[in-house]
Amino acid sequence: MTRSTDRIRSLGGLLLAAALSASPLLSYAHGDAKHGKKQAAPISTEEHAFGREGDPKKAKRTIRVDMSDAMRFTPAVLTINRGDTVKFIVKNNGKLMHEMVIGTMKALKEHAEVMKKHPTMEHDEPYMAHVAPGKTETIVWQFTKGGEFHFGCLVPGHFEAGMVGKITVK
Ligand SMILES: [Cu+2]
Repeated sequence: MTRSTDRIRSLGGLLLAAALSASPLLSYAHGDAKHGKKQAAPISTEEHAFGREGDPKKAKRTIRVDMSDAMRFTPAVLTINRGDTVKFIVKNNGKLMHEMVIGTMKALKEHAEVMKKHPTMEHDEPYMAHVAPGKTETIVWQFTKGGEFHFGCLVPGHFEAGMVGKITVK
């Protein structure tokens, strides 16, 4: 983790510091760890404002989400029952890199700002999928709390271009 620690130090900035201390949103992994983690890592028990990592065996619902270079998610509006574990199959139909990151609007906006300043930053969490052009990745998430949440693509510029969707948990 030496490299990522150095990188965090070099980033500086109040926003990042605040984001790091206030939420578990930003933690850092390297590209080479990206693809293996979901198979290898145990399911995190960490509770977030918008739920927790889901057990694929308990997935009640599968939702296919397409991402396009038109900077849109399809579907972009989702309604989920509280408590349900959802498997998202996230497909990138574009020629650009896209990602689906689930969170609160506040956290997504903060994260998008950090990404604009540090576009090469790599990070990975169970509530995000970085998807190369033509590829498919999955997220398994349990929505343990009711409310209105969002998902966005935080590749610099994409969120601002409207690449954001809404999840209502009831
Ligand atoms: Cu995107």
